[in-house]
Amino acid sequence: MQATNRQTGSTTAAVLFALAILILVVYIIILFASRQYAAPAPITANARDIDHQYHLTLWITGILFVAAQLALAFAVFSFRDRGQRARFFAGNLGVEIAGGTAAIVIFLGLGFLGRKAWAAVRYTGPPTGSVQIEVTEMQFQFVFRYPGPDGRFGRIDPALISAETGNALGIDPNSPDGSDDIVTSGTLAVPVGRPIELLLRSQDVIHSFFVRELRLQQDAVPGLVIPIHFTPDKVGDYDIVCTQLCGLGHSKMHAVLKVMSETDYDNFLKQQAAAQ
Ligand SMILES: [Cu+2]
Repeated sequence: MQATNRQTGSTTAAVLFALAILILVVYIIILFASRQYAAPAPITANARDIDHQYHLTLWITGILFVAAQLALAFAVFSFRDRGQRARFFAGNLGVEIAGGTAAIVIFLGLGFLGRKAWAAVRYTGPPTGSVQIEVTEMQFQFVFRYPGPDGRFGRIDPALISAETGNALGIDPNSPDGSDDIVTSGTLAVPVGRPIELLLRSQDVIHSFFVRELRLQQDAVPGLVIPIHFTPDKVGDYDIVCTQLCGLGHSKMHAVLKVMSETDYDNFLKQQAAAQ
């Protein structure tokens, strides 16, 4: 048995394996280049920064991936068993240190570069004059509250939450700021070109607020009010989904972000106020 191996070597296996690696690499390149799973176009400056960072990371890691796979295919083929005696390599400390250092520099460098786009919405408050809207998530819907003409949200009391009376948020009817609050569900209307600050809340379990075009995803946690902000610059309808597996109805938890002109926004608020 050993004598047969000595004669034929591992050429067939080495060629097939190297070929399989090449096919895999070409397939993955085509998959990414065809952009058939590309994200929808971003609608904020911050989302474009995040895309820029994402593409930079993808290019660098993609080039490294292709180079590493091609090196593997080359090694498998060129160091195949030709019947020669195996040789032992002790390794090369210099190469290992250089490789390790390069990996650390690339990882930390990309993390440092990406920090700016990520922190811009999380560690910096919204610009003054932002439109404040409260987003309350619950099994399994999104409820939005606008502060109304006075610009202030009315008091909320969990004891007043009642599906029968339609008071889904538990707004205190005696609270002076609450009488003009506008509550909608299913549609989050915002004016285009203005900074929007959302105050995320949850009534039951951990939910999440995610809009692909904003490149913004944030959990809503019971007991916390978590602010996020963005400035949309393109009119249109965009899906809002919950990205935390929050229960049986999770897959149906959905709303629409409607970015509209200032006039349409004012009309929307008037209509909703009349319907309250
Ligand atoms: Cu949810």
